[in-house]
Amino acid sequence: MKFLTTLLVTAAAADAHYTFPRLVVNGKAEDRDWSVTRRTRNEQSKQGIENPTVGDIRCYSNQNAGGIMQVPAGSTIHYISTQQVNHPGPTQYYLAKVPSGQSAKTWDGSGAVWFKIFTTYPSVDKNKQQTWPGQNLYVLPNATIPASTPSGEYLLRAEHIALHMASQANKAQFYLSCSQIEITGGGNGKPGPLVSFPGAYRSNDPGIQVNIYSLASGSDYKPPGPAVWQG
Ligand SMILES: *[C@@H]1O[C@H](CO)[C@@H](O)[C@H](O)[C@H]1NC(C)=O
Ligand SMILES: [Cu+2]
Repeated sequence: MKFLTTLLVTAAAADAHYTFPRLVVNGKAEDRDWSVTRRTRNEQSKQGIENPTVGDIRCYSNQNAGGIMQVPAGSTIHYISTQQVNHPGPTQYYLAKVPSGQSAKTWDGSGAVWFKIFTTYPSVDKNKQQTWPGQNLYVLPNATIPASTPSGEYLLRAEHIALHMASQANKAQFYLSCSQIEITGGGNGKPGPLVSFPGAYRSNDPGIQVNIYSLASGSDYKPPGPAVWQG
C-alpha cells in the first residue's frame, strides 16, 4: 500500500497541474477550499482546458459556492494553488458585475459582462531565459481590485495560461476559477471593455497559439482578451 502511494505521488509530480480553490483578500483566505470559489470540473484530474472557445472557459465549474466574500475596493487579491504553478504563461484576473436582482451565488456570468483588471508579461534576460510572475510558486500573483470599481456583487475570474506547448494549435492549457464576491466601498468607475466567455478568445490568438521561446522581449507577448481596465 505504501509502495502504491509513493508511485501515485511520483506520477502526479511528473506533470503537476493545478486548481485554484481558495481566494485570498488582503492576506485573509476564504474559510476553506471552494467556499466562495466555485468548485471546478478538474478538481480531481487537475487538467487544463485546451480549446478556449468551449463553455468551460468561463468558470470551468460544476457547482456554485455557498458563500460570498466581502472585498473592499482597493484590496489586494491572489489565489492559493493546489500545486506549484510550474508552467510558463500569464496570469489574468477578470470581474463581471452581477445584474441587479440576481445573486453572485447563482448568476452564470453569461453575456458581454467581463472586464480584465490584471495581466502579466514575462521577463526575458540577455541569455533569452524567460520568467513569468508567479512561476513556480504555490500562489497566483497579487492584483489590486481598482478602487473605482462600483460596489456590488461580482464574479471574479482567475486564469493561468500554460504556454509551454502553445506553438501547436489548441495546446495552450487554461487553468481557472471563479469566485463569488461583493465589492464594498467602491467608486464611480465605468469598467470596460466588456467581453463574453466563451467569445473573448480564439484558438489562434497571438497570445494563445504562440512560441514563447522566440519572444525577444517580454513586452512582445500579447495577452489574450481585452485591454486591462485601469480603474
Ligand atoms: C501578496 O499579498 C499578500 C497579502 O494579501 C502579501 O502577504 C504578500 O506579501 C504579497 N506578495 C507579494 C509578492 O507582493
Ligand atoms: Cu503540464
